[in-house]
Amino acid sequence: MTRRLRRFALALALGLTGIGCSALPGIPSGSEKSFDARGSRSTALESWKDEVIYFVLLDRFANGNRHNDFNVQPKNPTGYHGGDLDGLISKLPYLDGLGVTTLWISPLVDNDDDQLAKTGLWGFHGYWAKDFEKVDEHLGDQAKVKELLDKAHARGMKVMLDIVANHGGYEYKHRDNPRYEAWFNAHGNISNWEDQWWLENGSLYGLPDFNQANPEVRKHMIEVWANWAKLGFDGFRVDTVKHVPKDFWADFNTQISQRTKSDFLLLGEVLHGNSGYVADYQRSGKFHSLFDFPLYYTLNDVFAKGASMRKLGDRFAQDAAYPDAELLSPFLDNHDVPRFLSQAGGDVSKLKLALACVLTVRGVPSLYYGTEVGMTGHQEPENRADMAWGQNPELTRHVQQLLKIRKDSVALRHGKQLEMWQDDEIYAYGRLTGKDEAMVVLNNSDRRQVREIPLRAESRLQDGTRLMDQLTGDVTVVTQRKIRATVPAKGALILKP
Ligand code: ABC
Repeated sequence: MTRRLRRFALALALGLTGIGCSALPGIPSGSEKSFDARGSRSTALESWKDEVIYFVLLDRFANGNRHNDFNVQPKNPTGYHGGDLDGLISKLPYLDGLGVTTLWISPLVDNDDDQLAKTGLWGFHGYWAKDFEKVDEHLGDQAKVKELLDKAHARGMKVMLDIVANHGGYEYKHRDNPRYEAWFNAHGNISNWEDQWWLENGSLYGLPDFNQANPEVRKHMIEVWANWAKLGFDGFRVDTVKHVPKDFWADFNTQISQRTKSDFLLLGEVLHGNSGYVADYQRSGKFHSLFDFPLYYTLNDVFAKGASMRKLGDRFAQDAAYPDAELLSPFLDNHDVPRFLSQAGGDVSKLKLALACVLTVRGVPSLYYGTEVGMTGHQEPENRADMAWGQNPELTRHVQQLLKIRKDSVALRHGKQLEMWQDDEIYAYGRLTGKDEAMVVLNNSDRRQVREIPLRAESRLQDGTRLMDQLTGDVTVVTQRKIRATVPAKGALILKP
């Protein structure tokens, strides 16, 4: 059975237990096929353009098993809160119903336990590995990981694991063992954040920094993570990429790709605002995909802070820097940065507009848990609070609607993105495949705006074609190879023939 058929059968069998919606989530809209913008034969990774990633910080999402609540302190913002794999498994119907298709889960490995005494912080986020080869006792065990993978896969959902190769945790098991001294760099903390040598050889916030030039370290990292991949993961979210030399990544990514299925995705975190800087990790570092941090900064400037929409045009013009900008992952926020809604002063209309953008531009979008219920939080740990289930059903329906629109349009997932209009208030783009088209018009102003927007020369639309806004059902007709777009304040049109 194909993945789509499987989802269809499952959706029927389950009676769609997800959040309330009129349309059936997970049901195919027609006989859509994956193909790239040039109409050539799909490669395995192209199918990732069908995905929407949802990041689950496991400890903060859902507590499904009280027996593993060791040292749980729900009122301590930097303590463990009890979320676990059982909790995530119990929420799969919700996530499937929301319309996200890939889960990115925070690191699963055994984490530091003793940080409360030392720093007042606990490794609830998973990035402070004590032992890379064990599952953290707060989350479950290997059988539970397998259960998550099986149950997600049965719904046609993918699962990506968050992995770290830059450092161990403060209590990493080999840290003070003389036998392993050569595994670590010993230069102290990164002292110059503008200097690549320091980024790669210094320690990040005091975490024991691996020396990837040591062949033993290299081998260990590749073995450990290849073994995790074997459990059945569909990809890795790779942490701290800019803190490790590119030649290590080229080797690591090549070897992991050789040992995994052809569409196993390697998606790196390069926390940097410059497109050229980030792009080189796709080129020389051989990452298939990277989080689109440069676009993240632009989306925040424009939609949260009200900067000119022309900044979007400037940003997308930088796509040429990447070997493949269409596989980048655009996003509005994550666990390291302020939640978008806080940046936007709590204005949900700004978030809705930004979501309409991030879910219709090129790439494989990522959503941070809780965005769909309007969670806020300026900095950690407030931006990592417990999932606020059901807090804003209207916003959740908006996200669900956008995800359904994306799913029902080959153009929005696979189409080449072509700019159609830019001024300070309006930005418009088409998404075109050989056979399908969609157009998006975004209004960042506080007033209704009207524009006559010419079609691109590449468009096959004829005069007289009726275009329906997928958000409201309103229709506009192509006239003299132009569309007349009337866009509400802080609103979006998503037009399809
Ligand atoms: C926390 C606190 C620290 C505290 C420490 C003990 O605990 O934030 O202040 O001292 C994990 C935890 C964190 C924890 C860290 C360190 O570990 O989640 O709570 O910090 O113990 C990844 C993960 C992240 C994870 C780690 C470590 C890495 O997503 O959750 O953190 O496994 C840097 C890294 C980036 C990393 C991030 C936390 O730190 O590059 O990989 N994320 C500048 C720097 C960036 C830097 C960023 C934030 O600040 O250039 O390298 O990220 O510190 C733009 C520029 C950017 C610039 C931004 C601010 O402005 O283009 O370069 O980023 O314009």
